[in-house]
Amino acid sequence: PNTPQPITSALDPRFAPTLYARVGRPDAYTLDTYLQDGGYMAVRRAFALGPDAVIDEVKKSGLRGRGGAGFATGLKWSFMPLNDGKPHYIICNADESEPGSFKDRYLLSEDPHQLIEGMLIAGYAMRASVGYIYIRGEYVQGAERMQRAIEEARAAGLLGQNVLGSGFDFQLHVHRGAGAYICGEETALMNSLEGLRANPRLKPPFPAAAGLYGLPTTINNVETFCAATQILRYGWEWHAGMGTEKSRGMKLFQISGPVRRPGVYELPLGTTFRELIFDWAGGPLEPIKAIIPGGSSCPMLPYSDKILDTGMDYESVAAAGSMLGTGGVTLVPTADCIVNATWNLVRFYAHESCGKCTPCREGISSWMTRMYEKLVRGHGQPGDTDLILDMSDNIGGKSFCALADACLGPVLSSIRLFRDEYDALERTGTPLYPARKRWRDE
Ligand code: L3W
Repeated sequence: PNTPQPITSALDPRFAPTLYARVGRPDAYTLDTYLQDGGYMAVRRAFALGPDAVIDEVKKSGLRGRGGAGFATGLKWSFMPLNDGKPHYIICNADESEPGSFKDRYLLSEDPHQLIEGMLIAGYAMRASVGYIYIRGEYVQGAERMQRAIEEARAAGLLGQNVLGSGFDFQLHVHRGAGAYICGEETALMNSLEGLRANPRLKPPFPAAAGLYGLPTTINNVETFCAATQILRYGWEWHAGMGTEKSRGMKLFQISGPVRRPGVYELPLGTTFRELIFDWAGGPLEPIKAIIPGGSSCPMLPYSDKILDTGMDYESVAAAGSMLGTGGVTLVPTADCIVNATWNLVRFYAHESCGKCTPCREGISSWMTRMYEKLVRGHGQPGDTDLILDMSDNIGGKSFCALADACLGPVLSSIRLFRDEYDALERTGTPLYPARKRWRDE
């Protein structure tokens, strides 16, 4: 298991789901069924190993953050100070709002104890005695089930003082967001938890040095904590034995757009787009022109044989010119106007901008949105697309946080791949692909 084999087929029965193994089973969200399925064995093993060995185990597993950035989890955990005598915090980022991402939602509402167990393991390893789960406001069922699961765990001695007689104290709280995408940015999330406006903070200092209330804090995604549960349960060798050399383990891939079976699929990292789209999702329902590989912030890729044969791991998707992000794959139909589709995304980022910095507030929320509206409404004129490119030059890398850069992902890639559609709107005011009647218009 220490020398992972390259993935040949995700259909290989060795790769049984673990993160989603219980999703959809009757009453999977209750403590009773979780215990019947071997729940809370992983945290017992963590207590037996000791905190440093747990961090070592996560490091050796090769787990990387599943929230979009792919930062090495064990390394991040090891940034937390050891004997500083200060309170430490851990936070679960459950503010899943990236268009195309919907994997954490079902972990929260279907298997909340898997997350509690992962946070117990992480809290123990990082000497944190308090954890917060910051849940997207719209995830009502997830928040309610999470809250109930925490109460069940507390009543069973799995949370609170002296968890399972280990001497470790751990409190866990649910905090519900109020519907702002920016709260998924880790420093804005901490401001929001503190009761402040959710503006991002400057990094460094990174949260491990000065996080929530200025104290050492580690923030991980829901899927990352759940993966930690599975790693402690099955061992680092098991996790390191799946995926590719630098992208190990299983990943929750999401697929949306016109495919036969859209949804969430748990597959080894390195599985190709082709396998996800055809073998698992049943293939497209109409001609496709682009793939958004990992959530809307990740640049679009052409729907070509070369891309279809690209593995969905951090390195391969980066080499193809985009990012794996959250693994939220979206297919863009050929018959959709790319300028209109991009305008839709630009409006999303404009609406979600916190307004703190000028490039994002004026550039995205004002200029970029108006340029797209002008083009799509048929009032474009020659030079508009070049103006968008020029504006992008003045926004990219110049904003306070990643939100403005994220908006440029679809903007720049759609212009690069489908310049003819922009040109047509500039020249004639008419899109190459006129708007289609949709079910919701009927
Ligand atoms: C200590 C250093 N810590 C980095 C930590 C940092 C953070 C993690 C990753 O954004 C991306 C974004 C979205 N010392 C450190 C260090 N860290 N260097 O490592 O950091 P970073 O800045 O690379 O990323 P991030 O701020 O966590 C995440 C992209 O993912 N994305 C996903 C979006 C998903 C949602 C959602 O709804 N779930 O929003 C999609 O592509 O654009 O680029 O913890 O502190 N030297």
